[in-house]
Order: sequence, then C-alpha cells, then structure tokens
Amino acid sequence: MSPRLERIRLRRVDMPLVRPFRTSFATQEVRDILLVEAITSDGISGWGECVAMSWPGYSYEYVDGCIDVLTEHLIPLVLPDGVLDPVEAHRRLSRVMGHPMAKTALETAILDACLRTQGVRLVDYLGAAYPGDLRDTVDCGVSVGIPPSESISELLDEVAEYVEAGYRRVKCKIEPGWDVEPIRAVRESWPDMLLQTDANQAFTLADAPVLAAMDPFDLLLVEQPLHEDDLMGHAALARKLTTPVCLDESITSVAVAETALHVEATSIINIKPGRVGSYLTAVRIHDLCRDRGIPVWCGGMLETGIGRAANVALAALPGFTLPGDTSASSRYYAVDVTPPFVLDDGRLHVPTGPGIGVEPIPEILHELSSWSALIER
Ligand code: NPQ
Ligand code: MG
Repeated sequence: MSPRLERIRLRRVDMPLVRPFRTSFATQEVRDILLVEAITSDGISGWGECVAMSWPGYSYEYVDGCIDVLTEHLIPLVLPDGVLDPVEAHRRLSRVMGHPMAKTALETAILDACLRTQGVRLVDYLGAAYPGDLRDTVDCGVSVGIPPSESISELLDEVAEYVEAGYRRVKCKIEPGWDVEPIRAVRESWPDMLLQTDANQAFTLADAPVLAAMDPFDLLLVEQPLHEDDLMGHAALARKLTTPVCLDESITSVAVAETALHVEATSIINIKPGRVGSYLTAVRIHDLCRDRGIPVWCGGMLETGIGRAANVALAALPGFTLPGDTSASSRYYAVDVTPPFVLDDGRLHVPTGPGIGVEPIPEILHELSSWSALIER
C-alpha cells in the first residue's frame, strides 16, 4: 500500500540574526520562524518553512495567524484523507482564500515527504519541463538593510564584507531619505558590481524625481517602489525611469503577473514561493516569464536552511537568469537549523538528496524551538 500523510507537526523556532535587518517596514533582530513537518505512515518526514514574520509588516500574514489558519482550516483539508500527493494537496488548499505563506509551508512539507518517498529531487520535480537544462549551482546575491545608524560608511563596510565573501550582486534597501546618497556611495566604491535597490513600497509616484536621480548609477532594477496595489502607478513610474522596475509584493498570482506584464508595470519579476502560495505557482510564473523573455530571480525571506534549500532548487530552473536573494546561511544566522549553506565562488550548490535534500539537525531544532504542536489524523 502506498504511504499516506499521517501526522503534522508545527514548530516555532527563534533564530537570532547576526545583525539587525532594517527595511522600510521593520527592524528585525530575531527571526520567528514556523516550520511544518509532514510525517508519512512510513515514518518519513517532509519539511516546509512558513516565511511570514511575527508581525504583518511585509504582507498581511503573521505567524500567529498562520498557525491559526493552518490548524483550523488548511490541515483539516488534507490530513483526514492522508493526502500525500502535492497536486491534490494544492487543489484542496485552494479552497481557502489568501494565506499564501501558510499554504506554501504545508504544501511544501507534503511535497517534500512525497518526493522523499519516491527518491526524487525537488529540482527535478519542479524542472520536469526542462530536463538537462537545470543548473547544479545558482548565482547568489545579498540583500543589505538600512544601517540602524543611517551611516553611509557603515553601509559601505557591510557591502565590502559581502563583496569579499564573493556575492555576485548586491541589493540595498532604500526608503525616502535613504536613497540617492547611499546608492551613489556604493556605486562609486564598486563601479562594476551588479547593484539594485528595494523600497518595499515606501515611495509614491510623486517621488519619481528621487528615483530617477538614481538612473545614472546603472542599477539592474528598482524593486517594488510603490504600494503593492498600484500597478498603474508602477507603469507610469516605469515610463519615467531608465532603471527597470521589478515587482515583488504586487505579484501574488499568475493572473496578477500577467496583468502587471501586460500594463508594463514591471519588466523583471522577483519570484517568492511563499508570496504566490506554492512552489507549483512559482514555476508557472517562471514559465510565463520565460515564454515572454522576462527575466526572473528568486527572492528571499530570511529563510533557514529548510526554506533556502527549496529556493535554491527553484532558482536552478533556466528562467532564473539574475542572481537571487538566496544568500549563504551565514548572511543571517550564526547557527542554522540545517547544515549551513556555504558560498562557493559566489554560488550555492543545489542539494543532491531527494526532496528538498536537507533536514534539520534535531539537537539544534530542539534548542531553538519556542513552541510545537502535533496534529494527528
Ligand atoms: C524583500 N527580503 O525582498 C524581503 C523583505 C523582508 C531579503 O530583502 C523578517 C522576515 C524580516 C522576512 C525583512 C529581503 C524581513 C523579511 C525583509 C522580509 O522585500
Ligand atoms: Mg523585496
């Protein structure tokens, strides 16, 4: 008899960050992570990571809300029937509106358990349409926060660290008042480096002149300058800039991606599986963009090795032509829950084991856990 989904464990983990990470919406010192473990009737565990923050600052989801929607609404759609098929799980979870990060965590845990049972790597499953065209390493970029001191020399010191570590692209967070001067300083220090910015929705269309003042810095892109709902504003802004606009928060589905491309609100897309509700949807957006010659790259949400492993597998698909925010474990964590992902010549290796290819180290997991719950069939 084929194995079934038997139990789900939810586990909350407190991960101290190596340095505070400040963006236009929050300063984080500890990453409050929710992990989903899907356990089969054969005793195999699959893993998924929920990328929500403890507070609804990046999107409306937050960890307490994810635990509630998982426990009360999502897990009951798959656990009673023991659903271990990722496509069937995806279909069932779609009955709940919204909550993409909670859905992705559960679906990925089921997908990982299923692939481990079959001995198939996640990269081969996601990239089944591109056999022979999958990378075994991915180019890595790094996301640099706003220094809490708002000192440009501290920013330059931090960027220098990452350049020395071998990162192939640097992205600097910007917000009104932390924009042209810091980016000018970074560009003057590293004239040839791949450089881009991310505003996390902090500007308005009236700030177009400030954003245009960064055009001479030869940036790869500016990420999500305006509010996530403002596709028309992004289209208007894109007409005023030579720097390409790249959407992150706005792109919540295949349909929104198509609309954003159609109205020319974006010419590059940041793909985050948690934001679009599924690795399967992430692949569909990749496919759509690849058909249209639109570059994509894999975003990051300060994942542990669990989420990072799955993102590196996704970023191995051929349409991911720009370096992603798939940094080494050490960018965020002194101790990761899995064996650390280490930069090799500015790249990370795609895991070679079945499923996501990595698993948590039990002692570290226990040490960092703040809460857990076991849900039985
Ligand atoms: C982005 N990520 O691209 C996000 C934003 C972000 C790597 O820049 C805790 C959890 C803090 C998730 C801060 C990067 C976070 C977070 C920023 C996500 O927009
Ligand atoms: Mg972003």
